[in-house]
Amino acid sequence: MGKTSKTRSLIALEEKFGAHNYHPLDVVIQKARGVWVYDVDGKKYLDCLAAYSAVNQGHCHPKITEAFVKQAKRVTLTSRAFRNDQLPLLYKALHDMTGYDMSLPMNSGAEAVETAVKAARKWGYKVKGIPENQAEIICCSDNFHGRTTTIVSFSTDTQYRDGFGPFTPGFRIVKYGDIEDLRRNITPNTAAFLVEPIQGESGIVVPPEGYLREAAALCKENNVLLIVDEIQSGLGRTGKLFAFEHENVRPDMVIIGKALGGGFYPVSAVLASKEILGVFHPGDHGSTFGGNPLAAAVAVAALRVLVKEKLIARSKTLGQYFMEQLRAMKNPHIVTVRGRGLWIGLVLDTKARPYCEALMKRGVLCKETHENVIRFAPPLVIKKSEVKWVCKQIASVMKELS
Ligand code: IF1
Repeated sequence: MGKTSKTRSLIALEEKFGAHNYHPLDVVIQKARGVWVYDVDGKKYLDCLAAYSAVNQGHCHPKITEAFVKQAKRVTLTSRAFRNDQLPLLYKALHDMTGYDMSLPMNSGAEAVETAVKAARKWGYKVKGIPENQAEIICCSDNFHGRTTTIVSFSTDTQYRDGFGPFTPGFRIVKYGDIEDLRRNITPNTAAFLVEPIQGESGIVVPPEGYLREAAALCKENNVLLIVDEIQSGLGRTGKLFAFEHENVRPDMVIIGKALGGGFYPVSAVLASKEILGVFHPGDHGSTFGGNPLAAAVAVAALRVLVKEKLIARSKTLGQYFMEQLRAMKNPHIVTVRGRGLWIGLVLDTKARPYCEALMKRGVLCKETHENVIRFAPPLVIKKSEVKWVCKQIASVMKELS
């Protein structure tokens, strides 16, 4: 299928004037509603990536659009030098929904991870009594927490680090899913354990049953903070508000982002107790845009949509249905199907990219991860009939390429 001249010329502009830090599929999206996106030629696709879970509520959700436009016409940015009338409502909404005492708003996920790292270190010194500059944070192999210089300092992916040193010290890596490795690496200077409840970038890797529960207990025993990165797994993606709920744990700090902005605006936050976030005093940390009134209004609307439309329960039931359909596909190239809720990894014994390209031709957009995994994470507003249709396309492509 040839590209139209409009598509070609836009891609040419992008390649010529933009940094080449991505290799996107060659679909140029112009418009989107709900689960559907439309390219510049009017061709329609079902979005099975949902901007890496940032549009759990569906593209351009009317309620979030309304809140966005309304707030954009009133006031968008005050900086935190002044107060605004929207941020308190976001704080209250987050507290009511999650039970955490307080939150600290930032913009991107990476900034919220940095915030959690800073909070954990400061807590380590001021509350736990770790000697100055000795605090350690334990992270997992194959983690993904963002791309700042400090965050790539604890990445185990060569590409994410290559050429970006020198790195920030103070991090230790343990094997994801291996509770004994965590136990071995905790020292009196450990301030925190930072973990994804399910690893997204690594290929929708679900840790062994009980891992998070045992990690939480270990942390408690050793006065180590458990920090859970729910940036991608949170806000309904796995069929619970937070993925850690599957194991009935209560992390000390929770990091959220992506869908908190409903796909409209970068909004992230760290949730924790008063004792932990209380380590920050005026001037210790901040951001020009963090907690701005537009972000706050959008986030409140985005959270309301999750609740009002019962998207979390929807993720659970439709995720189960989706996974059953995939498991029923008998194909020699399918190694396994894994995931939780509407967050599914189809693991192949071969490169996943050609499958994603073939799916795109059939009107399904998804993205490979780690060479051989196709991830499916549609907006949570997807209908059962649409899941069924996607599965039909997957089955056809599996046959076609075998
Ligand atoms: C990209 C991956 C997904 C995240 C978790 C923090 C962040 C992310 C668990 C940082 C971000 C994004 C970043 C995006 C692609 C995407 C991604 F493949 F890179 F790993 F989703 F799987 N914690 N994940 O998943 O949040 O600063 O980006 O707002 O292109 O880098 P951010």
